[in-house]
Amino acid sequence: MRKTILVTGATSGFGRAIAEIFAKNGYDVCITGRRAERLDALKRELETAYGVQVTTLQFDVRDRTAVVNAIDALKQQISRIDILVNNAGLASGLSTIDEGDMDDWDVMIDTNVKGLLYVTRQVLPMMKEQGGHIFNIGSTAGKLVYKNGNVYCATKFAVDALNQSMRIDLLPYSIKVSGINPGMAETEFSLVRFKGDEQRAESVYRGFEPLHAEDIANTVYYCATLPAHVCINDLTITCTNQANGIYTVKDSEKVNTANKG
Ligand code: NDP
Ligand code: 8X3
Repeated sequence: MRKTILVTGATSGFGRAIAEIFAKNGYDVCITGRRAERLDALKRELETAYGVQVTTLQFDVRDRTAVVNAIDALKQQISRIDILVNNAGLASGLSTIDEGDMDDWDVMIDTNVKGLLYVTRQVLPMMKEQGGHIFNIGSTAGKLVYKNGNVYCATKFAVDALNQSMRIDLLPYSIKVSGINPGMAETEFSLVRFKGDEQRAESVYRGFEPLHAEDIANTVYYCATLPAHVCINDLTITCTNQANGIYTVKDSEKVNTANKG
């Protein structure tokens, strides 16, 4: 029997790449996001390329009723989920706490923390019987705070805490829980954070090679295909020019020529 993975936020970036690598390796895939046309296009692409079943679920993870309804509807079609990737998330704005926009704060907390909780709570009944694997996409921002990162960092620290808690709570069910904490990766993340300002978004990654979405997808796939008795609990992954959420060097600042792109 083919295994099934559910990936939240699969219309872009990490989520899209994760959906693709699992489809390529024969998994049926459930993809979620708010942008229906992107979900439909990805479904067509993956089904055509890999011959797997792709189910689309369009909902906003912040909307608790929508999450419940979407997963309830899924249960009519699919009885089990083997892997859940809690990936949907975002940063909105970058400013000091005294100048922060409270709407931005709500969006980040509601998406990155409450959305992750709603989806997990709904999916778990489809996983508890046979066991499974949950991936929570955290961040280097959830390991070390950086200037102006305040609320985004707080949401990713919360993801780190939930990752640890879930692992304890779900031990009796043979459900692995893995926190994947990427550093800077060029997806739509900065475009969203800076509200469509392409120049500002592009400048974040200027002068060095950031992570690619596929790097994270490959990492998740590796963790998901380890033997049943092995669980990667927590993994931080950055590009070679980044040490942590604060320290990054440009290629021009390097003293040798290694990895200069
Ligand atoms: P993208 O902006 O490329 O993708 C974000 C995905 O999340 C989209 O598919 C988007 O779908 C979905 N999403 C956002 N808000 C909602 C919502 N309210 N309801 C449903 N889906 C939503 O960014 P990334 O791929 O980079 O980000 C994925 C995750 O990785 C996030 O949790 C982010 O915090 C984290 N991360 C990113 C890093 C980076 O540097 N890029 C580094 C570390 C962590 P749609 O808009 O269609 O709803
Ligand atoms: C995304 C990485 O450094 O932009 O979580 O916060 S960073």
